Amino acid sequence: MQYTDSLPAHNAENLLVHFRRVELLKERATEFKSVNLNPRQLCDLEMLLNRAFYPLDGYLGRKDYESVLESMRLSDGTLWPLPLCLGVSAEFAASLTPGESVAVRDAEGFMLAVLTVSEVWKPDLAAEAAAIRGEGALPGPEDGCSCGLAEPWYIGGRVEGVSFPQRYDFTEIRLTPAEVQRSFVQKGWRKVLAVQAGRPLHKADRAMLEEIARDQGASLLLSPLLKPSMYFSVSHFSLVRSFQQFTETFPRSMAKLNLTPWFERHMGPRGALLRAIVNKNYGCTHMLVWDAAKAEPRQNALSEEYEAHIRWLMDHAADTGITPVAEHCMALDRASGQYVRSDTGGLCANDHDAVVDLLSRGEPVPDWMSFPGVLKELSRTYKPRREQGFTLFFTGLSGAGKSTLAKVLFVKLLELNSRPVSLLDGDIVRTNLSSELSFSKEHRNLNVTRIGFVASEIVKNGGVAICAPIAPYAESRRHARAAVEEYGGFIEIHVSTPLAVCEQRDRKGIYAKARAGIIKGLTGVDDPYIEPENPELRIDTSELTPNEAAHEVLLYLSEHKYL
Ligand code: PPS
Repeated sequence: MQYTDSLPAHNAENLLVHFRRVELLKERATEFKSVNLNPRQLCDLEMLLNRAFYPLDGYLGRKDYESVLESMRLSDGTLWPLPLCLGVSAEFAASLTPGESVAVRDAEGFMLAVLTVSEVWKPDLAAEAAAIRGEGALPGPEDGCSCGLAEPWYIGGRVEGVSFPQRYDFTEIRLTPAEVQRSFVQKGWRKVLAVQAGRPLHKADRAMLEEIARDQGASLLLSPLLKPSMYFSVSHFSLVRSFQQFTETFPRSMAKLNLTPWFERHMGPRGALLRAIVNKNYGCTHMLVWDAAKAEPRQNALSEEYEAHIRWLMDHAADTGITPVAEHCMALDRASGQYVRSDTGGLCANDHDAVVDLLSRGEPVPDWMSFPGVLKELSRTYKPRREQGFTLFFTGLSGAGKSTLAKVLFVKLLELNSRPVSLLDGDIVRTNLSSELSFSKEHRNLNVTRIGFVASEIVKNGGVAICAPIAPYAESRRHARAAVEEYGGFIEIHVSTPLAVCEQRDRKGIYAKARAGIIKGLTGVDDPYIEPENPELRIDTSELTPNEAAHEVLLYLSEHKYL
């Protein structure tokens, strides 16, 4: 539908239009086509609407897109390092005509903006990836449009904001760039260092930030790097709350916390430049640049790559308005219990992994590592293992002994009564969860991914999931692990009983049928089984009784403090 009133000028602070126009747009929107945004696209739209992406007032048109890829500048010469277009499906793109209005909605269908389409085109994603990340780079899901579509088409055009995306968490610290900048003016902060981190911060970080702030004469704007896909996960809330506690350790006159809808695209130097522009738009003057490639722990000397990265940001500082600041290496002075800057090759502190490790083992975290408030928040998420749920994931050939072992452990763990226990045996799952699936590679992977999802829900709620599928492929085992490990332990047990023994047992007569050609695609006979490379345990049941094999698993669980 064509809707060609002249577009009103946007006010300086955001792209939301006057409520009278909102009323008009909502009325007309019934005739507009709609696009529903995914979580990443929602972040990008919010950054457009709140003007964190100033000076953009919409999605890039083709000319600007090409100019950005070629020279990192919009066609008017303004520095802009990454494409920002709205990615849609080919089918939707084919239905559009330039000049048309499109309702841009969140996943629930709530209208957030109206986009006046200026152009629609199919991008060359390989060329885009090469321009952004260097020759030979393959297009990834985080490329330009952040739309997660394999073959997106791009739309460019100006945006009229109807509403900011609805966020319900931590609303008091979700300020817009203009609000943040105004608060700096009120506080009399002339120099502000932007600090973003995707992990909780501890005492070594605090000591470093204090020192940098003192060196630069700057105050701090702290922001956790949030993952849009984890918006509803425990880690999202835990990270923000740990930042709240960390911020409290500074005097109010020195540090401020804000949540930005920025998500990290991992786009190397160009991504870092966009971050600098965004930080400038929030009113900052400096930006902390973490050493992404840092080996942990590392020697003091900065790597050449990191130095080059800082130099690159420095070379563009006149354009971005942001001075990059490199990490300092901090080392613990055991005598005073304080972190001090180390220029002499001491090992750099990285407390977070060590803190999580101690919390997970239920051991006390020494005072010099972190702050009581931060630890209190983290200890709710990183519970000692004996309070966490876990998954026992048996994988192996049919007849290897997975089900027997799973059943013995099911009973033994129920007897111990430490947690609720659920058994997701291959057959149970095939009957109740995956009855429509075949034994093709795709369906086996789907089956195992579903098992991983159910196991993760069980583990999230503190239970034990015992899974016993064949799970012949590494990719879906990896998915299952990733889903579970967000909430608790994942113990992969390769039941490595040799094929000859499984075949000799042949309890279900399935091998005989496969050899006779009655069934096709039996794992181990004429279908592959990819052995796990690093399972937590490997058990060959041709050498052990079920009780002995179960005992091995119980030993592992107590050694690793799950029991
Ligand atoms: S998978 O690959 O993980 O999805 O398999 P799974 O869900 O564990 O199902 C395995 C059980 O299905 C029976 N069965 C087959 N297995 C392998 N390949 C083929 N073609 C096949 N057809 C049927 C088999 O009896 C498996 O049971 P278990 O208990 O493992 O012996």
